[in-house]
Amino acid sequence: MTGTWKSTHSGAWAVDDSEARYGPQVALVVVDLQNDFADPAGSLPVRGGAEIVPSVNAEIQRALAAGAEIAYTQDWHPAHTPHFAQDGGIWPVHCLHDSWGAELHPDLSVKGPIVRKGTHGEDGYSGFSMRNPAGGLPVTTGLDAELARAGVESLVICGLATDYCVKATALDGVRLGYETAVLLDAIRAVDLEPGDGDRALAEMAEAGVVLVGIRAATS
Ligand code: VGL
Ligand code: ZN
Repeated sequence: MTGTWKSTHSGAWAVDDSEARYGPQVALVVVDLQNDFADPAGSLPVRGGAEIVPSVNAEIQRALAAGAEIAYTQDWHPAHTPHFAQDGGIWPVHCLHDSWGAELHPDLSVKGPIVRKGTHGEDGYSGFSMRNPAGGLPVTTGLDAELARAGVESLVICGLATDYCVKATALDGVRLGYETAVLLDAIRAVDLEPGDGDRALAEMAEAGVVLVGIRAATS
């Protein structure tokens, strides 16, 4: 479906053209829509995280109707990883393997493969590639292989969080040669610093990611 995106040169947000988005060479990638991020009782709650579930599910229906591939990423950490503050990183313990917090949100419609990241203690954010805890070398997650197997050329990305895993996944998507779009009403930011979400959007637009839809007021 090359050529269906509206141009966002100079950072202007594109208008939603949802009906035209999907085809067999397009994949919807739902990033880290997990309890620890989406549920207010989670260990790293993203403000408004659960609010996006209905728009993500609606998007999943559109993708299904068009025969598009749908893939999910899942943050899946061991008890100790340089990703966590207790081990030298910056985050509270979250998305511990096999825990409630790591489960995908219970209302999320799951219609495709789930790709886990961080399983062996890797640090990082992208759904495509993380860094080996010893030495920092990149470790691929299997998402690129999964998409290549399905003949995917374009990505539509949504989920959590705008300023970390959504951004890193979208930037890697562009680097790997996918035409990459992000859905503004189906993402939310951690905003450790106010404005992080907006800066992430600007960074993605600058890299050639097409920002689609209406930007959420909460950024
Ligand atoms: C994420 C912080 C730590 C994310 C994952 O999914 O955006 N953020 N781990
Ligand atoms: Zn994490």
